[in-house]
Amino acid sequence: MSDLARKIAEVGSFFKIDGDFVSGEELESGHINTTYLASYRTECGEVSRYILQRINEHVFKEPLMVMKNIERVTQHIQQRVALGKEDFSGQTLHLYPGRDGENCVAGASGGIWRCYNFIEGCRTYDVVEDPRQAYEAARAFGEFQDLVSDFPCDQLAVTIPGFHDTRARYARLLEVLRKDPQGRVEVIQEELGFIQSRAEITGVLLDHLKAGRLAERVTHNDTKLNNVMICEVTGKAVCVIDLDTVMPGLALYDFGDLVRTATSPAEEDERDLSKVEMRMPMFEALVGGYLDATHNFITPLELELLPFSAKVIALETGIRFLTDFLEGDIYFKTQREGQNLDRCRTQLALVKSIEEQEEEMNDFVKKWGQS
Ligand code: ADP
Ligand code: GN1
Ligand code: MG
Repeated sequence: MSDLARKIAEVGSFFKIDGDFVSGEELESGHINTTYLASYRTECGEVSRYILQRINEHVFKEPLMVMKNIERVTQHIQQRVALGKEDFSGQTLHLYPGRDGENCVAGASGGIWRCYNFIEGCRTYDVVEDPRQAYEAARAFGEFQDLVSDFPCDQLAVTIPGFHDTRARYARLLEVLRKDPQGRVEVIQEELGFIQSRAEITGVLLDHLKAGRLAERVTHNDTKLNNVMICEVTGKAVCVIDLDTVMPGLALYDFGDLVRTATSPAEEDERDLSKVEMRMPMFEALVGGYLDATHNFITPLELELLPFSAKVIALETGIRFLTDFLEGDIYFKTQREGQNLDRCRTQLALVKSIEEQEEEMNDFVKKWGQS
């Protein structure tokens, strides 16, 4: 057995998992947690698979609060599904408890670990393949918002304060810029100029919220395309994953992040920026999927701001990648030098592409409002 497999088997032994450990491997697609896939053979010879995940404690300062949120939300969704609300295909995300019944365990060599069911027959995508997939992803996140729409916001802890406070993210960038801990300011002047000239849009959604024009809801807050499991056979979205950031937020954050991750044909760290583009057919499919699931509760102002939310979330994510580049890549996992700067550049290219098509995007959404 390799050292990695031995480590995974050890972590798995803390949880109430039936059967004998067969194999384990690391899944690399997220930027935050350490994720392992572990397989076990049960007494009757069947192989069952599980996700073992170490919570990133640099990002989540209160992992037990994160776990409580996830426990509450997954249980709520299971109840709604059990009460007859249609689920995509019978698979919902749930936690396997530790040997003493707790929702997570402390690892022998540190860290907080949790165990989820592995969503079978599915895969995630980093880059969207076609409008149908965009539709499915947006429907899944919209359906998620619908499933938690009756869950009281005040029962969820705010695990990362100001997570989508774009204005505060911008202020933080300026603060890190002044300190320039890695001596990297010289190389980011162009990106900085681009962001500074759009500073006024960072507060728009927050001002609507403060004025009571937008309502806070239970939202996912990390609706990347690769946080939804898509069935390998039917292409249908089966289950939304990565529930670490589920907390009170704006529906628009979730829609905006979908446009950011499910309209461009380029990878998030693509260096050839000519490949980065917000494509209208994908956007239209996202609007369709999202509204099919949320039309019962989405307000006219939310509808109107869907295109704007895409621009502001792409800008916010660009700001976050740039801040992390300046700080020395301490937040997002990186595999190579300069990757966070490349990620920032794709986000800013996306902002530009959205700006070029904003009128068309607004017209499309307006038509939905009239139909
Ligand atoms: P991160 O916060 O690091 O993004 P995720 O929870 O998104 O972590 O997990 C990383 C990857 O692991 C996902 O993109 C997905 O491919 C896979 N994964 C996570 N949870 C599951 C699950 N329950 N079933 C199947 N695959 C999963
Ligand atoms: C992170 O965990 P992951 O890879 O799904 C990040 C998101 C960013 C995204 C950028 C908790 O998402 O907020 O938008 O990277 N998650 C957290 O790709 O910060
Ligand atoms: Mg993820």
